[in-house]
Amino acid sequence: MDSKEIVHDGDDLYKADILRKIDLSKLSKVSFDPPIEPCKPGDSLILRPLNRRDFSKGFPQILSQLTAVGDVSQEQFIEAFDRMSKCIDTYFVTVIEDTSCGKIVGSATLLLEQKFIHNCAMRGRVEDVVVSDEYRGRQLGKLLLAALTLLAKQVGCYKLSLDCKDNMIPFYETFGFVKEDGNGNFMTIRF
Ligand code: 16G
Repeated sequence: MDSKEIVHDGDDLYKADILRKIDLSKLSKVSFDPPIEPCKPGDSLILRPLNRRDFSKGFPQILSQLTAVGDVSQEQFIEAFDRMSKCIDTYFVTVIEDTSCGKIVGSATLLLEQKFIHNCAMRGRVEDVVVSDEYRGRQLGKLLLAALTLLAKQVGCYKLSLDCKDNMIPFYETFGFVKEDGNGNFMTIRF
């Protein structure tokens, strides 16, 4: 992997180095055609941790393609970012930037939950996966999910789960996500 392709920045949510260790060939169920890599997602694109300065790069706008974001100010973004960054090795919000226009074009989060069960293991959750409409069809959602799945494995999660809209089930099934027999229920209270 070309180390120059992954940007280091003190304002990153987590250390970008961890993305270097990701080897997509370890995901037996998923292949990329044409081949892409975390260090080379495509022309002028970079995969990297969320950065404290990404508010102005269209991060909230990208999330609004997934669900309601609300009128989040830069101050609110920074407060939320700083809260996440204080939780060491917990929030792996990972973005794709198109450096030709300085815009975030995709994002996905790996959230690590420390457990007492399973010998104090970690459980991973995939959250807020979104790729800009204009960048669909470039395998970027697949790349984000592949990277986060391998990251979850690398940090020793005993399981990785997500909830998604019905139409996204076939996409997540290609990675091996299943509704477990007798344990496939996702329940919600909305406040
Ligand atoms: C999807 C997302 C979830 C996100 C939710 C927002 C994935 C895998 N799932 O289910 O992370 O939080 O949508 O929808 O990205 P809501 O606004 O209805 O909670």
